Amino acid sequence: MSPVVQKALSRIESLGRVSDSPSHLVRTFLSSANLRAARLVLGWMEELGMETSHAADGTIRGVFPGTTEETRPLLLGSHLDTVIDAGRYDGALGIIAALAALETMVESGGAPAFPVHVLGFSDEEGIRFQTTYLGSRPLAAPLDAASLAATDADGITLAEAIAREGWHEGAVPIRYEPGSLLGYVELHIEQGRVLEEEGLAACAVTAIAGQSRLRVSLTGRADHAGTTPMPLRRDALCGAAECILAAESLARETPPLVVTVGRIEVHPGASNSVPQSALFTIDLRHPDDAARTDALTRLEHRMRSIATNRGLSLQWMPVQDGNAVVCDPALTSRLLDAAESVTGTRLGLASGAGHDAVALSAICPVGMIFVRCRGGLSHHPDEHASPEDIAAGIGVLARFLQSPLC
Ligand code: HGY
Ligand code: MN
Ligand code: MN
Repeated sequence: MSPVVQKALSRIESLGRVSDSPSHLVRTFLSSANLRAARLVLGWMEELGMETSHAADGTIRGVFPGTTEETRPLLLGSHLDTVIDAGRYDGALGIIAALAALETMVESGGAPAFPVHVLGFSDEEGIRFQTTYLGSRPLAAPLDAASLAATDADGITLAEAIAREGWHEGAVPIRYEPGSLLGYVELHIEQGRVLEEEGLAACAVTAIAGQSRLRVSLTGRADHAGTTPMPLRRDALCGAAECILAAESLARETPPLVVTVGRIEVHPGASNSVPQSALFTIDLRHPDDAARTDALTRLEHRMRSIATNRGLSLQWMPVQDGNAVVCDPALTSRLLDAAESVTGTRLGLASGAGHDAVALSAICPVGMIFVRCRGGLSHHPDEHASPEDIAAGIGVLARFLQSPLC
């Protein structure tokens, strides 16, 4: 294991200890841990001699100069934030591997022919506001009004959070014009099982599934748990339960559609009161955009008829829609070359998970590298990529940086 890879492995451990909770790993938009993580990684960028900067939302950037007259940078990186009770690799590995790949080149006396900018995005998971790509979308354009109006569990809007909690001191907008970049390449754990089944350490990514995120609220009537006969109830939680099972059966009926309800809030939340209202999230994904929007329409129809039959009112509140993205064939071909030189195999996989590459695809060609993760487990504290596979991923990225992109 090279000293560069050893350092990358210890950095994964260090970053994995930066959390907003003493009991599990969690870093969310503008949380204190997320800003501490940003500062920690900025220090690593400066150790590599990079010129660093940060945006008010906590996104960070390190700039490594090229060695030719090519001025268009290649962007590398991933996200600093995590889900709740997260693994140490989702996001973090992409940033740390980018720095390690650059350092690998420098250690062997090389340097990229083009400028390389490494980004640590403040928020990709969207845990606080149920939105996604909050750190990477501003590289292309200012966040839209609907996103800025999104509220967190305390009713704080995204705009208020940035104004009140933003890292404003010394902040600069990190923005790129379309056509001004060679591309964006992100290394990420696969978060699936295919590489493990294929016995491969790493591969390229061909496409990223589209996703729809929304909230549904059902409202009935609070009642006494002991004195209200079942036929007279308008129980919002039972209605939500039937809706959630309808979502699950729709997804089971129409693979590869996947639908997840990850969060539900019930009011009044008393064990001896019939629930008056239930608010739950929906995360719906499909590799094909038309199939995704068709599934959304069918699901809304099913849920509305469940609500009507139960005497409940239903609010269907879209939060964010993101179309599927095809990775750039030219970049992907270079990534396949690099992956083949390290693993001996050319494999391209589609991603069911979303990545910041989706947001960057608005302004430049994008490509991704997947690194095998144990059992495909992710969004879980036992998420794990082996040192050997991380070394292979860094090797693929370092090899890719030597390819003639310009
Ligand atoms: O939800 C996702 O696909 C990613 O982990 N943000
Ligand atoms: Mn994730
Ligand atoms: Mn991720």
